[in-house]
Amino acid sequence: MVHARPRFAARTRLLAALGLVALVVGGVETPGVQADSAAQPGNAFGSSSVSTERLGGADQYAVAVAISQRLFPAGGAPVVYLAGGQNFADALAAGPIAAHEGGAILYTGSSALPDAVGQELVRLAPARVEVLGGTSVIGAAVVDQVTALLAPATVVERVAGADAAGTAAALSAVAFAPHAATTVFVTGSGSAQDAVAAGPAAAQLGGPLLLVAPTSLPAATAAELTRLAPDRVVIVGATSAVSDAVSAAIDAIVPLVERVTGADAYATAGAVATRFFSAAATDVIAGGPGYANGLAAVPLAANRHAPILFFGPEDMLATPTRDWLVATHPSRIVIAGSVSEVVRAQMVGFSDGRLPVPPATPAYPSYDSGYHDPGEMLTLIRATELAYPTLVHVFSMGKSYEGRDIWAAKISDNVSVEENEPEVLIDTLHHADEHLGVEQALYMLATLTSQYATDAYVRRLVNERVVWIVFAMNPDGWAYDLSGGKYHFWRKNRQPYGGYYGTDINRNYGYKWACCSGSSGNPSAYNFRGPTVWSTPEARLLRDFVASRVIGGVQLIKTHVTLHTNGELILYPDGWSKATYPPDITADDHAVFVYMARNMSRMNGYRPMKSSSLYVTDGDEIDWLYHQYRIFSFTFELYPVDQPTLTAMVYPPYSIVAAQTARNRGALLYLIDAAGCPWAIIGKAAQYCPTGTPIPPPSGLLG
Ligand code: 0X9
Ligand code: CA
Ligand code: ZN
Repeated sequence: MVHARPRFAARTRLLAALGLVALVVGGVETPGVQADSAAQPGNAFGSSSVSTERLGGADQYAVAVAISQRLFPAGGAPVVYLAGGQNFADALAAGPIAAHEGGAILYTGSSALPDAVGQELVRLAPARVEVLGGTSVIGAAVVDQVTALLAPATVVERVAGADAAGTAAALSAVAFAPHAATTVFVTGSGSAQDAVAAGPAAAQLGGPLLLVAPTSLPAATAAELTRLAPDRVVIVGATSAVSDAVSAAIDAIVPLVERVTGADAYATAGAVATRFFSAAATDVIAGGPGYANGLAAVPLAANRHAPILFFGPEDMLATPTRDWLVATHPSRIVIAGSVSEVVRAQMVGFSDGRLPVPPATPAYPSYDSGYHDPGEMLTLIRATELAYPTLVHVFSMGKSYEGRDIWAAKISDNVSVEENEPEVLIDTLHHADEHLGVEQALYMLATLTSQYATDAYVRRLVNERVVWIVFAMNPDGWAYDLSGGKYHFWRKNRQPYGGYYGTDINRNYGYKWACCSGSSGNPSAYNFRGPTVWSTPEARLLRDFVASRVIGGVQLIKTHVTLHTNGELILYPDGWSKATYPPDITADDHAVFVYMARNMSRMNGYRPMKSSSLYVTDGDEIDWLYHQYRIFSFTFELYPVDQPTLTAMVYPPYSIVAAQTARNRGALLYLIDAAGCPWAIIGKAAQYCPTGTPIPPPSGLLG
């Protein structure tokens, strides 16, 4: 329960002594408004042991309102702390104070109070509103708005020190008598995530949070520590936020100083959780990448005796947060802020054990850590399956030469059922250093699942097709390419032969293998074809998987793309023959290839060409898929085109990934669509697809 503490009679005097401004409010009585809470408690993804509750909202203002509604379902908060929604340095210490006083934290704009926040204030009908920071953070007009909304007796007062540390000290001075707190927390005033992580722990131990500069102990903080005279100070954060010199200065005032920190803000939050909450924790509050949501969540976390952890940016749950969930398996997770379904699935799945922690794999260098390493890739595809169990089935195609799984997913509605729908195969990373292909495959998995409910085109394709994605054909080469924390420009697999490592998997397929100088017989060559056709386990697994899609004598896979880098090209068979009109492809099929490539190139801006026009290959995948099964099979050479350095060409920075994968959305959806009847594009659907009901390609592209 939240319990309000009786107010000090001496408060006004104290405030005056600290130079704070107290405003006594006049205003009209406003009837209470019962706002709908965004909270939707309940079990997530069929978990039998973990529930999630999202306190969501369009922005930080709405999130704070949702949290407040959850904390005070019947209204009636004794005090509300109003923080600047853009600049809340002055509010960093408010969490433990609000918890101590049994109040809520809301955000406001600097010049206007958002309507939803005003309504929540009215609903809470507090006796007191503490406006945190000076007029540059929260202007006088906002104070006037608040005053006008609330009952005449409401105290609306501003708490503002000379800086954030001063405001924190002032808040502490109001709430805590000397010796009232045995433990005080300290974080850097510029380290908001540390302050959010420290907040629930400070509240749990009944102490305030004070702020310091990285290399100096502000006078206001020192004075407040002296006045409080606690037994212990817990510093939360790295020495870059609170230096050892500052720690020593605190140590001169307080008997005991300890530091809780981790490699980054995520790990620091995990360390705080482990240090102060692991004993009986069944709840966790998770905040987003920013700290605005987390700050408002501190009073709720304190109320639940739960720590706050950060779920992290983008689609991967931060590793320290994952580790904490795995170690403590909480039964309830409150998520403050908006989060994707796959991250929510990771939180639930790691908590209830349905998502295994992936085996240790080499990681990308820190500057490219946004790329998904093999372990992250596996977690992401498994979490996507957990989030969309009727649409996604994850499986291993088999083991690589060195025994790694080659992970794949089936994507379709009724995914557990053979529905005899046209099928599409997407594969990536035949070549170990072509990392963008993995990101492109993950992008397609995310597109086909997260947009199923909202995008009619995606929904139709998922309903009427089966999409198979093989996320990394060459896991051994990939692991080698990432080994030792640097890149190795490694292309082939890691199968030894003739004193050298590696066969080019894309020269090892069984159509015209070794026919035409489009590969090398030298095991040291970058394009070594292998000692015999199908000598690589990886190509054999692809072969056997595709063979398994022959059902009732019919190959269900109709279109295919293998994702490579680089050059921004769309390539189609043949690779082995220089002939413009290849002798072993029918005229109609050649026309289908040309028109499909042209259509896709109009959507992604890549250059379409017959693959032999780039250079001759023999034993490559697409020649085999076409000639064995008449699959309309393409190679995409993804971003970039020529770059000044080899590194820029082969290993583009993560910053390009979002745009360069989104760039292929239309072309790849078109490829999936075209599987309905590839010949429709040359107007011969009736001739080639008589029994089906082929779906025409998007209009206006043929020509
Ligand atoms: O050489 C390959 O296997 C592919 N290019 S890459 O730069 N990613 O290595 C191209 C294969 C397409 N076939 C032909 N160009 N013949
Ligand atoms: Ca289906
Ligand atoms: Zn390649």
